[in-house]
Amino acid sequence: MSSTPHIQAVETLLVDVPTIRPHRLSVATMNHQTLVLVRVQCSDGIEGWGEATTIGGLAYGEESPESIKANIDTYIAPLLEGQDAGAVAQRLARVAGQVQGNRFAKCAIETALYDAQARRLGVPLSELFGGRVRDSLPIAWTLASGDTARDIAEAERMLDLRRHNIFKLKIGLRGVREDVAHVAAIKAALGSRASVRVDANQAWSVTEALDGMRGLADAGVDMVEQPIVAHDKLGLKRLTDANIIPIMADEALHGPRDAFEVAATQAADIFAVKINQSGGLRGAARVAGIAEAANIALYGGTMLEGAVGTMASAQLFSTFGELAWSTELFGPLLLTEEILQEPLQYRDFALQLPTTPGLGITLDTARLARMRRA
Ligand code: MUC
Ligand code: MG
Repeated sequence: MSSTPHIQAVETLLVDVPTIRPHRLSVATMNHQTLVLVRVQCSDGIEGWGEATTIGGLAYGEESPESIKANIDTYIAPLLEGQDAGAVAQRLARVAGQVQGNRFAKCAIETALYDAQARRLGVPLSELFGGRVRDSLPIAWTLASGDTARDIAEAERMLDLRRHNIFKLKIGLRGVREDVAHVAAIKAALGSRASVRVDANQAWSVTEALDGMRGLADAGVDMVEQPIVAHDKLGLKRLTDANIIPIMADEALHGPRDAFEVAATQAADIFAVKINQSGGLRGAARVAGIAEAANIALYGGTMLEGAVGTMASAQLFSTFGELAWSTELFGPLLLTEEILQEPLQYRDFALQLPTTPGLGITLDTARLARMRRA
């Protein structure tokens, strides 16, 4: 007797991977990233993978890798196991009805369910989100060693490798003037060969931001990301209205409701769309749709995911009609360990999208079994 495939098991793995160098943000210095990987196994033999990440434990978001795993294992997995695997929207509606918040955990689950369903249907994941308008995505690199000379050398290497010609500089740990001098030196060294942007990760007050924005605009910087605290949307609007340099909202966007508020008041020029921040792929697609309706430009953001979350993001971003500020899906390149059988393809300043079903990647499960936390 045939029956619809059902979800047999939902498993979560914590995998700690060292970074290639300390990654210094205003909120945390990362020496490793913790990948929360979710594997959904179905009765038809198909499995799907998803991933959640955050940055610096609880420094960036209100979910930690450990809370994500605990909440999936304890509360979300039991809502899914034994249920129809093909009715993904119904599975997610049940989770949404029973679980408040937990955007990152929900993102990992949603990704795994859609990966399995796309594999089942024999199509790339992007087909479930309307289909691709591009087969590769330009990728920015983040310079965050904290040292000006080291950052310039790193940028030169990336240009030589033809891997990145867009650089995002992490600032906010030093004084505003010192940060502006650091950024201006890097922009002067790279000139018109690269686009230079900055991300203060909420470090500035509104007055510091206005001061910093003037110096950065004079230095030839192209945009400033989330200069002030996430909840201050009126402050963000003041900075955008000042019209000194394009302003991008990042931490201000915890999904479609925030996106609507920022869009309705035209409080930003650009949205950093992130699948984890948006509570999943569908949430991120809605954030992008709201931006599009409000004539706000798009940037494909990262939570420094490993290969699974990076490819999930890439599959979705490939469907966006407009992606004026490119993407920053470099997460796997910041990590010292490969978890795929075939690494993601970065070349010609872009990430190449696979055409195979689902996420289009194959995990090295033997390696993961050795690397996962006991
Ligand atoms: C962020 O705030 O944008 C993205 C790139 C990076 O280096 O950090 C992340 C987080
Ligand atoms: Mg940011």
